[in-house]
Amino acid sequence: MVGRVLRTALFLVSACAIWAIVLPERTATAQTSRGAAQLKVGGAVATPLTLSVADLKAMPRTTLHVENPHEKKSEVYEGVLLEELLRRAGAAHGEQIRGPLMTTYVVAEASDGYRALFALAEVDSGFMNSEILVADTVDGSPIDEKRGPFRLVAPHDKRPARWVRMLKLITVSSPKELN
Ligand SMILES: Nc1nc2c(c(=O)[nH]1)N[C@H]1C(S)=C(S)[C@@H](COP(=O)(O)O)O[C@H]1N2
Ligand SMILES: [Mo]
Repeated sequence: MVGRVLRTALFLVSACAIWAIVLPERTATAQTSRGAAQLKVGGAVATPLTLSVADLKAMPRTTLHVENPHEKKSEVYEGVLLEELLRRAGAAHGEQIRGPLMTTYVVAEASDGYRALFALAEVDSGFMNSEILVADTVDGSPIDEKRGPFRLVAPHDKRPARWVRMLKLITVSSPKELN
């Protein structure tokens, strides 16, 4: 009887010890991949950017309270406005967006190859209040790997089809066919 209790106790202690070793390792791996994640802003911009989660944390932050049109629940996203990132990359903004720049567009691409397009004017708060956000937290937590670590949120779209999950690349272009 005593032997059985002892054996059970020993088993429990060793099981805990294994988890004490494995768990921090798993957490560290998750943090490493999140820390290494990069978002690139390029194409027709003066200063292409490569940004980490930490870089976004150091920029002016915006909080959005949204009704996720798909899941029909309210969510709070936090991150940096897409227009802020484009401005830092040297893209035209405000009154500069006129003439030929009215056909300039921004493509957001994810690591699964999914893409969505916005007109440059549409992203600019001098033109309209689209509040398009590059989010890195949802409801106060980092966005999980199926959706993050970066996710685009276009809160005024009626469907979330442009809420690009796993966002990795933002490219500014102009349609060649119009030159
Ligand atoms: N990377 C990526 N982002 C994506 C998609 C996708 O297939 N891949 N689907 C879009 C569509 S059509 C919808 S409805 C929403 C679903 O987002 P949810 O999983 O948060 O509901 O993600 C959008 N973003
Ligand atoms: Mo969708």
